[in-house]
Amino acid sequence: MLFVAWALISSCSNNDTPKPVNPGPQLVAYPEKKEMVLITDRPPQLETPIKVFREDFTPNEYFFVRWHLSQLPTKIDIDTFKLRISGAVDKPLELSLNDLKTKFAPDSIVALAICAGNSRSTFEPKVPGTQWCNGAMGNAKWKGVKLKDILAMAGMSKKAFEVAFQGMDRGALPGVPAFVKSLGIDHSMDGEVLVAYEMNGKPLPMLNGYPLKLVVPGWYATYWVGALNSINVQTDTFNGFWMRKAYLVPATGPNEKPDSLAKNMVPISSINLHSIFVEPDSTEPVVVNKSCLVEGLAYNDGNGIKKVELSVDGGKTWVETNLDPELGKYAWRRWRYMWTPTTKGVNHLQVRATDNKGNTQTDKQWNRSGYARGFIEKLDVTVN
Ligand SMILES: Nc1nc2c(c(=O)[nH]1)N[C@H]1C(S)=C(S)[C@@H](COP(=O)(O)O)O[C@H]1N2
Ligand SMILES: [Mo]
Repeated sequence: MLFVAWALISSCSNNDTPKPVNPGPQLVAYPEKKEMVLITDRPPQLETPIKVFREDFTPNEYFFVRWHLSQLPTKIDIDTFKLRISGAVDKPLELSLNDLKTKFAPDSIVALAICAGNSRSTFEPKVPGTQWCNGAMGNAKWKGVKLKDILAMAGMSKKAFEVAFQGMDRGALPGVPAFVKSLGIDHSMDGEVLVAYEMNGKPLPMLNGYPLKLVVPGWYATYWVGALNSINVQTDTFNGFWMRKAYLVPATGPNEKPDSLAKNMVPISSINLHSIFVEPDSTEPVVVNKSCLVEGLAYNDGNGIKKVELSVDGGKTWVETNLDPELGKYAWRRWRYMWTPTTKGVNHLQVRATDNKGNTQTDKQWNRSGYARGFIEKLDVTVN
């Protein structure tokens, strides 16, 4: 069942410049989902409306959706479902959902899932790919089993080098490479990577990868394989399409010049430092000499947000905002500032975060795929 509604919403919920070319104005409610911004329907790509980010935990019904292949599982018989662990292991395993819940110690983590291409529509010059605004992310509490414990039960071979993860989705045509991602063995065994069967205290919605999703805290969601049913231990570098051809960034970081593209490309990995505005949005009047809450979110790879600064004069001067308590090392961090505008007309706001290592967001960044946006966010607010 599909409910489609039309609504007039601005392209991106904040009026960050430059203007995005997409998404269109269509809101849709897919099964188990509330009304979300429809980016594409085959495969489904749904963006979270920015207002939802006023909540610390993104409700499952509003959690963004991003699939690459059009043949998705739409129904799973949980009584016959098995997660298979194979490859360079002593004892291949077939685990039911019940096995995962009863034979292992449960573990939970609060972590931000963010698409590598989140905010792509704001890259200048434009780049091909899904034209997301800032809504291809969400913060949730994930519960499941440590990947390390599953691999230990299977007994890894000494030759184990990487671990490959695959879900139940497939391309419509036989030539389309299956969505398989891999992680190094040390990363897989770090005790933080989870095979999650719950988000925010409930089973995952079908569209978010029911019944299992790999959770890789601090890394882009491209590694968070959903509808996960296969874990294969590799003795060498895994060379699948989605690791070697797609989701690559320059070896020096997610930054290059359009007229001199980087030659050395590597798989994308951890989340780049970035901060966004959540309010005010264009639907709220801001009145001169009246205080108004300016609020947003900052996030990175788990190395912590030291401070978030706001400029209300186009970047000339900056003030430190107040940070909410940390929700977790790998969660987003909310910042707030009570602003009393003193000038009518358009005010140019900017926000920049600094991490615990002392890195601060800069104004310029670009790469051919529009991955890992980290450049400073701008918001023009009209004061009445
Ligand atoms: N099986 C499978 N898992 C996948 C993908 C996919 O296409 N198939 N897409 C990945 C990407 S790029 C993202 S951003 C997240 C999106 O997760 P969500 O749909 O739960 O938001 O899933 C990741 N896991
Ligand atoms: Mo993604």
